[in-house]
Amino acid sequence: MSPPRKIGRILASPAVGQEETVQGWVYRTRSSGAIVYAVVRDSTGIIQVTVKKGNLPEEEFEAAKAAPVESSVIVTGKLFEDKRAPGGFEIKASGFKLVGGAMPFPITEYQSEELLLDNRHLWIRSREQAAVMKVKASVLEGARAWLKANDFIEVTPPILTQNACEGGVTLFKLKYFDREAYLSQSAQMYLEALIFSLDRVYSLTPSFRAEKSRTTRHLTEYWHLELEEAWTDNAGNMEVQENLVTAMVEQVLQDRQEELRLLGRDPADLREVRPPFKRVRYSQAIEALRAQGLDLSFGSDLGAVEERAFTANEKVPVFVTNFPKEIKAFYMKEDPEEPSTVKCADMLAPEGYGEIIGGSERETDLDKLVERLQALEIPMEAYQWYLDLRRFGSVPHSGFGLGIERVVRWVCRLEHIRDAVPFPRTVARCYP
Ligand code: NSS
Repeated sequence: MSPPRKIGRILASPAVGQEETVQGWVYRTRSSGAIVYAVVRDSTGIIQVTVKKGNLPEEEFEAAKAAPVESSVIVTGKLFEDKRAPGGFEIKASGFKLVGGAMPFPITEYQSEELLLDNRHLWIRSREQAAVMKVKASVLEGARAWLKANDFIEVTPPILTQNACEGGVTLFKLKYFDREAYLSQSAQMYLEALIFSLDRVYSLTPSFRAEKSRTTRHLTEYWHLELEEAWTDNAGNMEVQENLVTAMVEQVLQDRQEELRLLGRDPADLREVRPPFKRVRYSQAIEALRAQGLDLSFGSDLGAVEERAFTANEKVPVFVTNFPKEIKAFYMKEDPEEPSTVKCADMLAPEGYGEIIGGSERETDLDKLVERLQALEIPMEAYQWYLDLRRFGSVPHSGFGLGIERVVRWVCRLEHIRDAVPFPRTVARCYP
């Protein structure tokens, strides 16, 4: 028996007449008397296997004929061209070994969302899900490569914390022995501490938000890429953001065009993503949206509806800067040129996909920071360590958080963010 090869490899440089062995799962079968047409899938693609009675031991022909969808098989045979077969080639089987049988597969062609989500552990075998996961891997690879090339050091902040970085409303509380603790919403405060020894840092961690609302862009557990850099203002940080996002998209374009097409995303759309991204002040964004007929005023937050309206016709992400202080987090630096606003930027994905990054320059003035914490009635005990960072050699610094699934949703044109993660956690679901 020839050594097993991946289907993608075989189809990429087909050697007609050569014997091939494929290890995979039955994708579908169809039989007409003495011939079984089985399509076999592995992690790289699908290929047709034609199993003809008499060309292989009788029990193997019978196994092929009876093989249920998603049973695992090892197939051997010579490769032939066949224009009608998916990929244009087929294997004429001289061996068909059933490795693991299968019960009737609960997922068939037309299924409700709920059934698919209940069977997520099986649904992740689908070609669409596999494509999304591959794109996500490339998004992460592109990010890490860019970060390494630009001297950012990966660090490992805690997940159990006593700080509510993004406010109390979306905290998952838990009992930590005889105290209370939370699942981390953001590594930011720890990254701020780490810049004093490492200058430029980033982390990739799960973040948790007890989001009660059911939306197409909120998970309760998501992968958060966060970055913090010393000696940099908000403008410098925005350049890091646009270069990083471009590098992530470029990696996807380099590795995953086929997957993008399978998902209905034309790779050409993504080729337009290049810095500099457009920069719009919050006040201008409000004006533009009012001109579109939305009922907004200075101080209104930009939610899904507004973000969609604002970027529906964009091809490249857009920054919205200088939000009013009152609707942003306590740690953002007041803009001395417009003190009702803070030096911050949200990066909005194009085509209405919404916010993918939230970032800012950090407040370094101890008194202002204390004032903000008090105004928000945040209990100070848990923040003393954070305030120390302003007491011992404070420096101007900036950072941001990027939601990996938000990026994947945009890049893959997914209707719902839950398809950007294999086992989604939402208000409605923590199973499987
Ligand atoms: O709340 S953020 O806007 N900002 C922070 O957490 C900062 N402390 C990050 C930092 O500066 N280090 O969240 C950042 C990003 C946001 O732009 C989204 O892309 C993503 O995190 N995000 C989410 N993704 C999926 N689901 C939910 N619920 C979610 N919330 C935020």
